[in-house]
This record gives sequence, structure tokens and C-alpha cells, in this order.
Amino acid sequence: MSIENIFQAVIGLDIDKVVSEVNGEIEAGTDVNAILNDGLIKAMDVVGERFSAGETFVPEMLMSAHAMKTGVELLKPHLAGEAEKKVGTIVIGTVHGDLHDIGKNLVCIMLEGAGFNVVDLGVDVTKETFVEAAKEHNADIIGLSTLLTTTMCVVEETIDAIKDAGIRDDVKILVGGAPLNQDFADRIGADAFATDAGDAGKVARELVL
Ligand code: B1M
Repeated sequence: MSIENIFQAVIGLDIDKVVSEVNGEIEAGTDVNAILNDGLIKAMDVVGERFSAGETFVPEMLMSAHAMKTGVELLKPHLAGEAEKKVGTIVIGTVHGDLHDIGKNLVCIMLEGAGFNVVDLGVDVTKETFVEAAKEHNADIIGLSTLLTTTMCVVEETIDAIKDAGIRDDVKILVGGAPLNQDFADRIGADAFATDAGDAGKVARELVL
């Protein structure tokens, strides 16, 4: 039983092993953030590098993603305690054209832990859906996630649509995802950028409190 075994099980597409190893580590009292960062997320980074190098392909990437998601589900109850009082509502999704959701789902968990009512719109979310959902739920924050360089422009288009809908002054906009950075966020007119799920919880609170 070790974090290294979790790392190897995700890379090795062995979901049963992910389950037994993650459960074992939780029972042993291992820090859940270490299980997440040094086991599950680190493995996905290696999977991504192998994909870039042409050593692995989409089916394997999907299976690793499934293994990672299974591990995250087991960690979820331990990741972020429920805050007592809701600090605001955030509608969040992965932008149109992008199907990656593991990181966004982690962000949702941490936002809930940070006290937000989270409305998760899922993946491949159109700018119109973001606008409608923000109005319907009277959102304090709209959260835009993307993992692809090819959909970074969609983040900007979504912000433009929020402006065009006349609700820009009513909401704060938080953006995140591996190809984004603070400079990009500033350039496209977002209110904030968060580097990871823990940071997203902290930054979102700063936006509303
Ligand atoms: Co794809 N994929 N993928 N993929 N995938 C990447 C992103 C890639 C970097 C791999 C690579 O080539 N090295 C590459 C993008 C390259 C680029 O854009 N330049 C890539 C590609 C090319 C593709 C396809 C185009 C492949 C193809 O079909 N030829 C295709 C695109 C499909 C589409 O979306 N239209 C594709 C498909 C897939 C799968 C479906 C197989 C699967 C996704 C499964 C799923 O999500 N349900 C997949 C996976 C698993 C990956 C990698 C390997 C892992 C992503 C991940 O889950 N990371 C990824 C390589 C990598 O990232 N190392 C890769 C773990 C996760 C915890 O981290 O998502 O970064 P991350 O989230 C972090 C932060 O970014 C941040 O906090 C999160 C938690 O800490 N964050 C936010 C994220 N959103 C935030 C929002 C915020 C704040 C912070 O506020 C709102």
C-alpha cells in the first residue's frame, strides 16, 4: 500500500487496484491531498506526456481518466469539509468544444468546501448556456474551465457574450485550466485566475467576500 502504487495503478489502467490502494491509504490516515496530488494527478501528467510523445492514445487516456475519477470519488468526502453558511452561488462549466472535466470537477468539490452553492453545467457548455444559467441562478460568479489551447478563445468569447447580455456588472468571472495564466485572464477581462482546485476555492471567496 503506497501512493506510488496509486500512481502506477492509474498509469497501468488498473481500476480495481486504484480502489483498493486509495481506500487503503485513506484508512491508514494518509493526507488526502498527497493521495490526490502525488498519486492521481501526477499519474495524469505522465499520461498526458506519453500522449504528446505518441506513446499512448485516446482510449488509454480515457481509461486512465476513468481510473482517476474513481479515485477522486473515493477521496471526495475527505477533500473539503462543508462550510456552514453559503457565501454565494457559482455557475461553472468547461467551455464549448472542450470535454475535459476532471479538473473542473475537483474545482467544484473545493468550491463547495469553500462555502459556495455550485451549479455545475458540465462540459462543452455554450456561451448562451452560461449566460442563461447565470441569470436563472442569480450567480455571483461564473467559472470557466478549459484544458485545450484550441478552446482558450472560447473562454474569451464567453466573456464577450456575458458582456453583450448586459450582466457583466452583476457577476465576477473566474477562469482556470492548464493552458491559462494570469496574463491571459487579465487580457480577456476575467476578474480572477486560479491555478488549481485549492486556489479556486480561495480566490472565489476573495471575489465575493
Ligand atoms: Co486530453 N488533452 N484530449 N483527454 N488530456 C490534454 C489536455 C493534453 C495536454 C494532453 C497532451 O497532449 N499532453 C492535450 C491538449 C494539448 C493542447 O491543447 N495543446 C489533450 C488533447 C490534445 C486531447 C484531444 C484533442 C485528443 C484527441 O482526441 N486527439 C481530445 C480533446 C477532446 C475534447 O475535449 N474536445 C482529448 C480527450 C481526452 C480524454 C477524453 C481522453 C480525457 C479527458 C477525460 C475527462 O476529463 N473526463 C483526456 C485527458 C485525461 C487528458 C490529460 C491526460 C489529463 C487531464 C486531467 O484530467 N488532468 C491531459 C494532459 C494533462 O493535463 N497532463 C490532456 C488532471 C486534472 C486534475 O488537472 O485538468 O489541469 P487539470 O485541472 C486542474 C487545473 O487546471 C485547475 O484546477 C484543476 C484541479 O487542480 N483548473 C481550474 C481546471 N479548471 C479550472 C477552472 C477554474 C480554476 C482552476 O476556475 C473556474
